[in-house]
Amino acid sequence: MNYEHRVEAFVSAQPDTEQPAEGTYSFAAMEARWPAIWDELKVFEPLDDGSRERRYVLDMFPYPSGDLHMGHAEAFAMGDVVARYLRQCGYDVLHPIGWDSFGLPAENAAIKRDAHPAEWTYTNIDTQAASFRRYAISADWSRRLHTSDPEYYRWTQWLFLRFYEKGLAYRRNSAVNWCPRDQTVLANEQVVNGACERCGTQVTKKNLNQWYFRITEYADRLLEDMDQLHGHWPERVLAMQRNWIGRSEGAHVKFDVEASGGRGARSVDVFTTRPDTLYGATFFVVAADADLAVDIVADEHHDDLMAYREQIKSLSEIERQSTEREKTGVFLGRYAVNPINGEKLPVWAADYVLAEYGTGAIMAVPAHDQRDLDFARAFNLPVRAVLDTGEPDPAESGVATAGEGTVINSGFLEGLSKTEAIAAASSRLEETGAGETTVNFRLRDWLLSRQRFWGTPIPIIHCGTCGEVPVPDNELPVRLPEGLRGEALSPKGTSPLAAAEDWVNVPCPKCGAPATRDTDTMDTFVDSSWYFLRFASPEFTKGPFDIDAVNRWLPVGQYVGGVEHAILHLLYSRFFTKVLQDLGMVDFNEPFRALLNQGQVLNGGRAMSKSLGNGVDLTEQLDKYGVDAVRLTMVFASPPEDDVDWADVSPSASAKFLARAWRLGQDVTSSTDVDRSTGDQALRAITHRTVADAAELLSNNKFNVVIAKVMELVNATRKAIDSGPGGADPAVREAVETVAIILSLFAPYTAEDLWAQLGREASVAAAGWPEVEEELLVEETITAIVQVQGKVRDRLQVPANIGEEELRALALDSEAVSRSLDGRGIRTVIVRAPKLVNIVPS
Ligand code: ANZ
Ligand code: ZN
Repeated sequence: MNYEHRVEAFVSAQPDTEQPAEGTYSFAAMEARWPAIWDELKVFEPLDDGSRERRYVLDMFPYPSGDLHMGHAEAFAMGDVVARYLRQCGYDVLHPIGWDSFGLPAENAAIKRDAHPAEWTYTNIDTQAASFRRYAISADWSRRLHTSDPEYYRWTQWLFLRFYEKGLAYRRNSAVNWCPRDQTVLANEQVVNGACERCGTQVTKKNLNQWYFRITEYADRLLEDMDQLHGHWPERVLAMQRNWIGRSEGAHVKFDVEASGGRGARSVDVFTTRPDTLYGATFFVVAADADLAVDIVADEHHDDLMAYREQIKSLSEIERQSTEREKTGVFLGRYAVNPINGEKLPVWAADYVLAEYGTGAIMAVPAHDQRDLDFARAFNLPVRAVLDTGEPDPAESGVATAGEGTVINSGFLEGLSKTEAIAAASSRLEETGAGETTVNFRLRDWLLSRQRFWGTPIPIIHCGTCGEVPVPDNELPVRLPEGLRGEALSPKGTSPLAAAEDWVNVPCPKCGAPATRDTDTMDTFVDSSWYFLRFASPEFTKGPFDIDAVNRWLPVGQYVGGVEHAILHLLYSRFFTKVLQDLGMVDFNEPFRALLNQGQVLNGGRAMSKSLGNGVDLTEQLDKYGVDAVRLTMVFASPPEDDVDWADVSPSASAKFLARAWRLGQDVTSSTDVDRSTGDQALRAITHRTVADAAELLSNNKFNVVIAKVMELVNATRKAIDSGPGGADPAVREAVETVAIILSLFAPYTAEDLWAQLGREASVAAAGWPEVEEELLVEETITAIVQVQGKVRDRLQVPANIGEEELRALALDSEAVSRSLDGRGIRTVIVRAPKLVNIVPS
């Protein structure tokens, strides 16, 4: 049943027996009333005095692209459930909010409107902040930060300089990904299927002097420390990080390339993960775009190579490595000698070998590597199987075999298993000096410089004599130059900052000679790699953060955000944390203890988009149904990780349910200090069971099921009022207070108003999670009938809410059943929990 049917069924199954209400449920009135009171009570500011255990709940901070949208509404509703629940449990909760406010969209908008990026940015932030307040995020507004504030980016620069001093930030010339439309370089991570992640333009290569962070130095630790995250982060995110880091064990093997074609002899290393296949190498390939190819090509093939390089220039790494594409390449007129058997292999250049991975050269083993096999077939090169895997011969089938097997056609490796042969070949290579075992990573250093305006300026000055000179700490921040706006920011291939001559030309801090500032700005991922630390002490002026405050609050206990950040932001933040640990600034090595990826909000099965015209405006929804109904709908629609399809949900049904819950408050006539234990025991049992189940479900992020449980409790309470012990019963008060407390996680306005109706003081957000009386949890049982071939053979006392699996197991376990089966097998078991099991013997 989809959401709409579920809620409608729930609402319509309950005849609206309530008398016309005294006051009526008005979300607008509640939204007008409560925020000021919450502010005054400072309910959401942590005490930070050590009187309670601390918990840090963080939503990935938003980019101020306009007003909040449906995606924000979902993500922040989820994060708020966690923060509000922990607060109810008595923790001191840090739940801050800020903005990731540097970045290209602001700059593009400024160019279009002849404005300054700051105007667009801060206007949008104000709009979003107002919407967040209305949306009743339980955030500590006193900690708000924006990465584009000089008070923030001063410390981004300061951190950059600490990385620089450790050799972890460096500049080098290389061929980089270049987006011709945005006129800026892109990190590998920002190239998606060969196109710019932002604007979709085909990315090209350009030779530029760029700044990098040496994240590769942390590759091993980024991998190993993931052990701590298992069970707390989604496995698919961990898998994506692992693939991105791409650790592979193998060997470097030295091949001698013989002199010929006007070139002298030299040696070239290859990287292989399969030294067991050395006897199966039938040719040798170097990356066509690597300098190595030009260095070794025989004179008479030089022109062919150059023409080929021109042809492959604009291809992305992914296209180059795709097994789908037809293989291309050129023969280089040289031969490489296989060190294991002295065989001469023709040397080719091709685009499927990448210049930037391993050594940029490979030994090709077509029988056991599909790309090599495709290449061999395209150019009629020999194929020799060296591992018998029991599969058809690759030379005939066209399918390379990669599994386990026994080594064949391989001299001293003959007869060994794959693993044994890898070890034996590796030690032979080491003995003869022809190779050594090694580890390779797919991860590349992080290219962090951008030729755009709206970012953190890189705090380096270039001096003709002294070279790169860091801006002294006491001169930070290096502020963005003033006076640049509109057209002056448009992309020209160099940074717009270069046009601000007064800003660029400065004396060298070391020798005083005329020098120039670096005109690049940092990738905004640098800003967001440490903001979670700043939140511990956002006003701190003596450093990026107060070390004690950070060590009190962090690591973040629960991080909430979209899976689109599975690689970049999370990897970079993990890297920063490890560097800061090495700098002695934090005493932990992983920033986010647990991660929750919420799904997307769709409409009609597709992501909302302008071009599809299926966008849903959040403000309209809020105006129509109220904040609480929208929040409740978001959370109730599905488990948090799943997508929510706005076409399948019913905020109006949510609103009806909330009104119904709220009206319970009008029928409670007992006083606030009534002894709840004297109330109706049947209702009490339901209330306490709800609290116990909700706690269990909340700790497993099953927020949607908690809402279903509250609906049932509302139901039972209404019945108790109308046709049971009545509104004066203390158990009714207990039930309705419980409804208010649990609802405070999802529908803060309704819950607060309900609480007030009950004569309790604000805020329900600080009421405390209800205590469960264990004696009340004894389960209701029911008699289940077990039949064999339609005849009743046993009766079982089972919990009324038993699941199919458990009931099936109990039935099959029955003595009476095995007696009546009398050795016969079982064809099928029909289970109708909780009442009936029918076993059909074979
Ligand atoms: C011989 C061989 C035989 C290989 C075989 C594989 C299977 P991973 O696991 O991703 O690290 N390789 C090495 N450098 C390369 C480059 N720059 N561009 C493209 N391919 C490259 O992959 C390592 C394997 O990928 C290496 O092991 C090499 O091919 C290839 F049956 O060597 B192998
Ligand atoms: Zn100097």
